[in-house]
Amino acid sequence: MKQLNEFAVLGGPPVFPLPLVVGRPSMPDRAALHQRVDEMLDSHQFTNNGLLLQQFEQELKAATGSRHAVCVCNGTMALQLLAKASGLTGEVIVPSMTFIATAHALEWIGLKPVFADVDIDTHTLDPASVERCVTASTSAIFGVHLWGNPCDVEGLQRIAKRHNLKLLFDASHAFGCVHDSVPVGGLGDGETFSFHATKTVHSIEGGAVVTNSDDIAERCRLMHNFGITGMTRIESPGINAKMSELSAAVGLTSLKSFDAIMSHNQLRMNDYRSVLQDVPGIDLVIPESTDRRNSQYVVVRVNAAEFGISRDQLLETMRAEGVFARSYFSPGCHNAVPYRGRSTHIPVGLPVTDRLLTEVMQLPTGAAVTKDDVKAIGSLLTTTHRFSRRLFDLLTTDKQHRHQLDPLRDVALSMSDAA
Ligand code: T4K
Repeated sequence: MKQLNEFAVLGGPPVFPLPLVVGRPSMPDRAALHQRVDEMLDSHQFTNNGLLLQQFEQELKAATGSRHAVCVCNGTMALQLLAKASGLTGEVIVPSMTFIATAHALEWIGLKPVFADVDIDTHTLDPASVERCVTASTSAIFGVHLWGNPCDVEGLQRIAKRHNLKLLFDASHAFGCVHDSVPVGGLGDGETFSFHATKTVHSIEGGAVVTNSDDIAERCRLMHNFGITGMTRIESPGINAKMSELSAAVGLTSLKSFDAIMSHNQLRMNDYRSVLQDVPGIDLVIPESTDRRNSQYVVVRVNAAEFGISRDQLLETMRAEGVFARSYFSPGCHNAVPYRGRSTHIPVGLPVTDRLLTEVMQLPTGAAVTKDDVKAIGSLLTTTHRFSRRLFDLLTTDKQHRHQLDPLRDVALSMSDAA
């Protein structure tokens, strides 16, 4: 157990000399990957709907139980293709509590992202807030299954039906998750995945549109290859959003390890649950569900009043110790350019989003994180809480002063704090 003067933020040695991060890519099975890359080289087909891509799409369909999977070069492009293929116009209701790509992807193709508030427990779109955002220009609701928590699909479906809107989902965080026995990928009119290197299943860079709609799938397929059919026939405007064979090789190999990665993440989630239960003011965000979750993100809420220091002070303290926790997606899309301060993008209050954005924090997990690492993080949080009164004072004074502390005085203070 550290004493106050041993905290790395005050000049002591870090708990983790080799930092632990959120998002360390999982390693595909090298031998299997090498074999696929050799197949690709032997085939001379490096992109444009090669065999590896076709196989990856088949396996994605099987994994999600969906009729169609169209692989693309990244998750942002998947959002744009799905929006275009669904014929969206005007305003699209999205959460602000998401990675900026959700909003920017729409803005970039001339749609207007309109931010609705989220639910305090699931961090996904709150249907009541969504309802208040609907105008005559709204064409769709684009929910985000944040941290792998599926949206309130039924609540959003009712609004979509009432106002004749498309219902789409950004499922970048939710590969392998299930909602009311329906695998993510088969919800709403269409969903998108990101296979970025930091995701549970990844193709280094990549993404996919997954849908049960034959029309949407056909349009995505056409548009992701310049609108070309056959050798030369151009049937629509399009772009180059294709996934390469190399990415498909990584994606296929990563997909094979998905069950093992998810099991590992679930064990780490249980370890966190156990070490955090006695830390006041740190609450693990895991909404009740009997459905499968991928446990890709370990998300906690920091109650500053109970814990003793704020989320941001805790982040600073932990990073000094080599625990590179994150504060995704603070300060929120609605506070980013070009949306900030514009009532057309922010027609309703976002009190839950604003609160969560100051409280949530993501802790390291994934293949590189062991049970002992989680124990050490739990112990660090317990000690930080124990000395939080002194840490708060020190972290709110000029940083320069921290390294000039009299060690003997600090030992005395830490002993009195711990007593
Ligand atoms: N919608 C949502 C809800 C999303 O979360 C995202 C992407 C998208 C849409 C768009 O999908 P893409 O177009 O990106 O496919 C990451 C990713 O860049 C981004 O894909 C992801 N969401 C977002 C949540 O997180 P950062 O800022 O965390 O990445 P970075 O570079 O800080 O990496 C995290 C940690 O992982 C670092 O400490 C270093 C480590 N790392 C990272 C990479 C890439 C490695 O060790 N090796 C690596 O190759 O953004």
